[in-house]
Amino acid sequence: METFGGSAAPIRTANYCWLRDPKSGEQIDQCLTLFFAAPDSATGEDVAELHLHGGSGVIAAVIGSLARLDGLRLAEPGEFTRRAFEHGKFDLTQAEAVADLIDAETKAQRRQAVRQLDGKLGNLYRMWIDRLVVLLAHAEATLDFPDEELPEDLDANFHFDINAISTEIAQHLDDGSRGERLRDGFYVAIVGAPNVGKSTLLNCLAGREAAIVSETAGTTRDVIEVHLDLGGYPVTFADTAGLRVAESEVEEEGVRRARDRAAKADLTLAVFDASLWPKRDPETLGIVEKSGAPGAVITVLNKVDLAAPKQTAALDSGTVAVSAVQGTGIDDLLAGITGAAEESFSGAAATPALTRTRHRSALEDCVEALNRAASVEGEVLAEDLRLAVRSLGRITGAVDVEDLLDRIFAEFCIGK
Ligand SMILES: Nc1nc2c(ncn2[C@@H]2O[C@H](COP(=O)(O)OP(=O)(O)OP(=O)(O)O)[C@@H](O)[C@H]2O)c(=O)[nH]1
Ligand SMILES: [Mg+2]
Repeated sequence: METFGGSAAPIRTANYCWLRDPKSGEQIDQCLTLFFAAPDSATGEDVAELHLHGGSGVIAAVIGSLARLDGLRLAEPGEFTRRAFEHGKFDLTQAEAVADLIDAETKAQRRQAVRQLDGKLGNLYRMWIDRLVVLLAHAEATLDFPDEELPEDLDANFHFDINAISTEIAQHLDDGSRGERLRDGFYVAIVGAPNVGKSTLLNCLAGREAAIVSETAGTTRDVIEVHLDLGGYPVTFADTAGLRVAESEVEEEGVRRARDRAAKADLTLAVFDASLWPKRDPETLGIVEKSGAPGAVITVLNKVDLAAPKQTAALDSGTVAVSAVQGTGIDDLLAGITGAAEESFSGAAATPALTRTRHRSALEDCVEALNRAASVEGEVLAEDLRLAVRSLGRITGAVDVEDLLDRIFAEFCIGK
């Protein structure tokens, strides 16, 4: 290759050139090359970038030519991010944020990933690590130098401080899983009796024929999911089988799945036939009024075009009258769904949110260790604090507790 590996390659300067096959000399593509010298590169190593015309023929030829050069191979999935982490370019939460940023489909998901990539989540965990290490240093100093005078300000509120940190972490954990949900999407289950127009409503919301619609009751059997971006939030709509005493095994499984989706949904759209209103079928009523739908519920009266005007007059605020065929009332329904999604993700912009189960379980371990530490003394207490710090360290990547302790002991000026 013309410019590849040449000692004269300019650093951090775009170079416009031809790429040629190293064996045959055939011109492959006209491109830009960029060289970054370690450690000032994305991975912390020497990095060469080739900016190509991205057609698959070009890419296949370039990869084929590169693969024939000694010592070169294709990167494993995530390898660049892994190398960057290993060279201390960022912590594990930031490495995870790179994956989230690549997967982000909506504005809110992108913003959450960017905040995490910016280090805000890692900084929060490091702030707790720093405070705990100071307390650990104090606990160890008391053990190692029982006769020494310890700085007074450290002594005062030892257990109080442990409790305070434990409470802060518990509050961070108690966030209704908004960060995790923003990654997975807000889940909306559409349930109701057969033929009320659930599939028609799904198609109307999606703007395409995602589900089969027919006047035969019991048309939908399996769950049909459609992903939409509502006001920047990722929302998954699930159309389900009509709720009734099933006439076949397949339908029975469909009804079981419908109930299952309503049980895990963040929001349930309980669809009734407006022309029969205020009569409501007992199966759907059972789901929305009993414990079947733990999230919020919006009652949707569909086929308002077939209803007498007085039937849908004076509806309460949790009820929306629509016609999925004519599109009437759909904007109001979308506004209600977007409002519910917004509420569920509220606060996501203000504080960095916990985004993964991995973080959650490490934080739970940390709180458990701190709660134990709050009621013990001496070596047991120091051990629990160590465990608490290590749990937080698991989230951001390795934490060298001894190294941190050395730094703090140096500031203590005791036991010289
Ligand atoms: N007039 C009118 N007809 C509608 C409306 N929405 C749906 N329909 C009709 O109602 C019938 C049933 O619609 P579907 O969307 O298949 O009903 P479903 O609730 O999904 O039914 P199952 O899948 O069997 O549970 C179809 O003939 C639709 O065209 C509406 O707003 N107005
Ligand atoms: Mg259907």
